[in-house]
Amino acid sequence: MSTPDSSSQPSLVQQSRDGNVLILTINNPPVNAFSPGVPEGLKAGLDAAAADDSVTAVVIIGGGRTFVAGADIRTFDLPREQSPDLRGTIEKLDGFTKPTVAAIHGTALGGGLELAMGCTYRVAVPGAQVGLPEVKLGVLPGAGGTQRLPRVVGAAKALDMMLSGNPIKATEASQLGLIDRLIDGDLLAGAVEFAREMADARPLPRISDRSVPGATPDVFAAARQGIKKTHRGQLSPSLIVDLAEMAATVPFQEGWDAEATKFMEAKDSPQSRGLRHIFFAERESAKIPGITKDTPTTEIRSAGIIGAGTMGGGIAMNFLNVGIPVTIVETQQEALDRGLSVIRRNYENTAKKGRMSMEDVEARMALLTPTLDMGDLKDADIIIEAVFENMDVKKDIFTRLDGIAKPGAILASNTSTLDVNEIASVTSRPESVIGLHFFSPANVMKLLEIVRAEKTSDTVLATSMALAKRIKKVGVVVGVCDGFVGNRMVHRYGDEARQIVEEGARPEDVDASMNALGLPMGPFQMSDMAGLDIGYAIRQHQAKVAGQPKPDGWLDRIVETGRKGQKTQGGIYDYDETRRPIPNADMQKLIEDYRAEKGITPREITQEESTKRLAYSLVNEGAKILEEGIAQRAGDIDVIYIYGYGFPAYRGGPMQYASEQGLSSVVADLEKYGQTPAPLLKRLAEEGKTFAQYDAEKGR
Ligand code: T1G
Repeated sequence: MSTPDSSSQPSLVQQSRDGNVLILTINNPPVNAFSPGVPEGLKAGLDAAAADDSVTAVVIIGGGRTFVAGADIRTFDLPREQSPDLRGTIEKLDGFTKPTVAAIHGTALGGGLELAMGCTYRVAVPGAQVGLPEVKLGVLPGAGGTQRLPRVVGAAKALDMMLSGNPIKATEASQLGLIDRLIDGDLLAGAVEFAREMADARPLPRISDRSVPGATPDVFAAARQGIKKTHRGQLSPSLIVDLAEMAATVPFQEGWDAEATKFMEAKDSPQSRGLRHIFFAERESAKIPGITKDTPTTEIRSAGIIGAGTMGGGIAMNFLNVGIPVTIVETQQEALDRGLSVIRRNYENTAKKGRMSMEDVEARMALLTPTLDMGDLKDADIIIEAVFENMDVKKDIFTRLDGIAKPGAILASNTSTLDVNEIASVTSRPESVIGLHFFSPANVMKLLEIVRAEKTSDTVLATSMALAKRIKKVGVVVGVCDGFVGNRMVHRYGDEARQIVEEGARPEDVDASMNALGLPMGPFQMSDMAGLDIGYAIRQHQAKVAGQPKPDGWLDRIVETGRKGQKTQGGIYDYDETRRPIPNADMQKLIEDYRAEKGITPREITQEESTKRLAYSLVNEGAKILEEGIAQRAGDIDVIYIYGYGFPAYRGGPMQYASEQGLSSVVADLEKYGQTPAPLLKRLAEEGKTFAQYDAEKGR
């Protein structure tokens, strides 16, 4: 992705007149980001307005689908002299002697809202959205947002908007006084009319002249307390609270200047680099070589789901949530009834929290057709199998589906590790077969691994990617191998975690070493939650396939005691009513006896060693996955591991995290702790490159 600079940019702002109103239209598709060329154009327009006595007011509007979506994130690392001068533009607006009106449609986000707040007035269409999402990029509103927003909407609401990063609708913004008038119909005409009405109003109202409503000390204290939970380990939230407090306690100019300094501090942090990396990586992961917007797709008007268990029910909800009718199949009435009651209960729980009405619940349930007859799937546009993770069972189902599904229907398996090529091979239409690996709980987790089998057609792939977006998933295309990308990495990670305990660490210390990195759950907390028997079965299966002896590790022995994790009220840990993991002395003794039996003398393992061994085991497996072409990009692996496994987004994902540490030091630590670095990882380390550079060089 090229980074623009201001040297050769044409003006991206067109000037036009409507009587005595000068109109400045920003044309920088697709989202009118504040790129080089935009500030120059706006400043030129303001100079023209100042110099022309016939101009009594200025309207600033976005061309295309939106106002300004913010600063151009790609320019953050440009030298200051090449960075678009958003602050200078806003200062010019703040001191302008004629009224300026920001006319907002689509979104005014970040620098876009800051630009609008630098204007005298703001008008918007009711459906527009305004917000300051900078915290999601590891930065903070750096062009006056921390100083102006509190002055308009009050301290508490401003903190909520800046710390959540979530936009609000123009209708709410209007009630808050952030929008001066809602325009129904033609936004430009309404904005010009408003500008004419206000042309002679003096003094010009400047937000920077106001004070901050509701700025009591406890508001800031509460915000500081809140971010300890919501933004654990992150830098920019605390800077935002400090700046919002300055808005209430020091003169505007002092706060404005402090904001610039703190913005640079946040921008230059690894956390911001990580969050900006994932912002673009998530969008890049939707791009597949050979698949373009012209690739034919099929319309998904109905779905069939085989299996009404935890996964099948969760998958069904994704379709019901966006109005796609679902026929759901089970083999036993009791299982079908149970599945439907779980779906209904999930919706009713959401309704109890006020996030859905009971009418919504009934509307969704009305789209759900239960059946015991797989033949009822004959008209479905897509059929997703979500049954027991056994190849023979899946082959039987796809054989039957081949005789039932209509021509052109997509036949998808929700398998989490099995060979989709082998599943496709039992059908007469392998081009219609794909893997859609949802993550549990499927109605919550955003990640969807889209497993492209050898014969999957471009149409089926493109349709699946479009469907992922439609059901609000982050779809990432992966290739066929045992575990695809995420589970393959997590299996290696689990091996390393068990090894660390075998060598002398306690499970709770290993988990703590990943909590310290920012993961909400360490490997053993995650295993206990997923069910120890799942990993146990996979290890047994893999050993059997490899012709190796039955695994007999310390964790296998725990499973063989009947402790399978949270589902049996205990696994590696015990659990209290809040599901807090509590170390179990008997399990610790089982581990110690295991070491003694194997002749292992336990040694002290530091948190640093544990964190590095675990994090780098992910990175090393990721590098192998890249080399084998199972993942297209290192960025795709980061997206998968953040959205599917809880890797902290502010670290940018495992591959970005490794690049931040320096791949040479990663290779050295892998070798120090007995892991063999993947050839690609060694090569990049020797070349002094990052994974992001690897992706860029491959043009992916
Ligand atoms: N800068 C650069 N590129 C951007 C961009 C931005 N701000 N926003 C979007 N793009 C690109 C995106 O990468 C994609 O590119 C294309 O536009 C369409 O985006 C000083 C410092 C506006 C809600 O955080 O939330 O202002 O893949 O697929 O789904 O205080 O884009 O086509 O090559 O997301 O319709 C604050 C980020 C910046 C808003 C539209 N602003 N953008 O969603 O399209 S920091 C943001 C969005 C800032 C100031 C601070 C969304 C959207 P490509 P898209 P969409």
